[in-house]
Amino acid sequence: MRKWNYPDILKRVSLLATVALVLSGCTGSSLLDPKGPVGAEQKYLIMTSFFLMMIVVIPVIVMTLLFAWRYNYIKNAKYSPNWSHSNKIEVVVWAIPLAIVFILSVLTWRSTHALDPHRVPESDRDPIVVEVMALDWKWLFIYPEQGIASVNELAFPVDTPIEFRVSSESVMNSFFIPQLGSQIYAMAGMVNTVHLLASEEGTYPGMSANYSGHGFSGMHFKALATSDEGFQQWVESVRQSSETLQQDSFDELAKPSRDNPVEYFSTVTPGLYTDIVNSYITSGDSSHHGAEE
Ligand SMILES: [Cu+2]
Repeated sequence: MRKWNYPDILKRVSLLATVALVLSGCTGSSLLDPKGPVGAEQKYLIMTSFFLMMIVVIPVIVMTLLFAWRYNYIKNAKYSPNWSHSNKIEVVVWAIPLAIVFILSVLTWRSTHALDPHRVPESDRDPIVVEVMALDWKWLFIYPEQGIASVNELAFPVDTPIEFRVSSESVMNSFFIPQLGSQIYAMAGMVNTVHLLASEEGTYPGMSANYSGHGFSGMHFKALATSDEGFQQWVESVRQSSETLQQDSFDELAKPSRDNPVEYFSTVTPGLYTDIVNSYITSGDSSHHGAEE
């Protein structure tokens, strides 16, 4: 039998703790620090599932240690190798998992409807529409109502639902602002909609949650949740830009670039977004890839 070696155990435990810390530093901390109702609901779901799983995990760990201690060869515990059925064990191993699966299924059913990306978060304000286009390797945001566009920077007022219409000009990406919740896929030729709301002012990191090539690591954007005045100021500063967005400047922008800086476009050709999405729909045989609109 292997002898217990205290420094060895300590080394393993601290290694595990380090791994846990590194993992929580990546996405855990922002997912567990939501700034809007969708993110908050998702955090609740993650934590509830986690604690439900602990109902199984913790007793298993405790029993493993307890049995190893109780039934080791030195102790004089009752030895009964010929039993074939135990009602006590059957009840425990069936009842607990069934109860957990039941609770999880009710929870999943409810939150699947509550977190439907098409559902507009409750608010007394009208939603703002932002058309999102994933490019290699940057994010383009078009504001059809304001007639402006920006690259790698997104702004919106707090407590206002934002309707993101998400598509891609290139390969598949995933639009994700972890602190606001719900990532959604960006795919060429189709528009996915997700509604989000920020209930606190701040700057939230945004990213693609789906690997899309060698410039992927720099494909980040900032989501600025501002006051109403702050949003108006941001729109004004975008309108000061000398750059405009139409088909030819879009083609130029769509060329692959890495670590693209923030860019502003003071005007956008109306309907440009829909035109780009529709350009991926060829007539006839590929009809399954229809734009959602
Ligand atoms: Cu498809």
